[in-house]
Amino acid sequence: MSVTIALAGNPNCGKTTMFNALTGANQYVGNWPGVTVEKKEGKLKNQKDVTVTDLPGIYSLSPYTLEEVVSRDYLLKEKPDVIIDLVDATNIERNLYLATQLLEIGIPVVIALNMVDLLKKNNININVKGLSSALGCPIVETSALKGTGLKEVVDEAIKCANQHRVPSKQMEFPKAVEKAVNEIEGFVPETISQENRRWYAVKLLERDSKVKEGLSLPASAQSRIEEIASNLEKAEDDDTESIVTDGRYQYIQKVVSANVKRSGNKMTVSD
Ligand code: BGO
Repeated sequence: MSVTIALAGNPNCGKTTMFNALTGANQYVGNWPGVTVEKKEGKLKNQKDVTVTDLPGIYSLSPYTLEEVVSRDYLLKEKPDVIIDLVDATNIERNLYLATQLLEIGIPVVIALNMVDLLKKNNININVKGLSSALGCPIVETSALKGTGLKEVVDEAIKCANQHRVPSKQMEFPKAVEKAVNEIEGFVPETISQENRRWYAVKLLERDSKVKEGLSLPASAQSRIEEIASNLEKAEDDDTESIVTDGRYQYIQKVVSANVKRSGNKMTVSD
């Protein structure tokens, strides 16, 4: 059975290195439709029925940069069978910000915890099993530079794709945000599959203009969603986008402090 894998991650997480190692000479470079953002696709070495699409390096799935829009349109419309999300293990909080969003869009995700060859030197110890169970997705330790863990991460990705194994849990926002997201989820049209609804609800709460346009909701739903968003803003004295961002970072902080230990002179999460 053919499988499509999307490689996602922050800039500098090692995506190009991994893409080259996985596909070798079997690459085609072009542009994403309608924009001058480079699109790289390739076939897995020795497994020509597996296509790997290299998404642009991004920090978020917000609608503000071409790279983010290209990535999320691809993920939501083309629906690859599985995402390999590269997380730079030496910069885990920032990288998990994108991961929390990828884990919401209803596609199986495998995290490649990359740059693990640098952990010892940086006095970082990661409880990979604990992190995996907290996030609800498989995590494979990799070093794209040294070529370790690559077969394992691809095998895991193919397994998740074939079983359509979507993340086993969703991150929880603070109570008031959860309540707003849950209510808005009820307004997401039936045409959006169950697995995608939460992502759309969060985006509607954030007043994401592209998502709002794309869904063409009835006026009554739009005004109720606006009411939910502005009530939350009044209660929290902040805009919904910042509230959602803070919620993600609070969650990440909790997960990281339980599963990542730093020692020596390096900065710790609480510094
Ligand atoms: C330079 N381990 C280590 N140690 N380094 C890695 C790993 C890994 O697992 N994976 C990637 N790198 P990209 P994006 C560089 O280029 O693939 C390194 O943006 C340098 N270059 O080698 O480009 C990789 O596509 C001079 O490092 O990332 C690269 O996601 C000095 O991470 C960098 C030091 O990888 C970014 C590093 C001239």
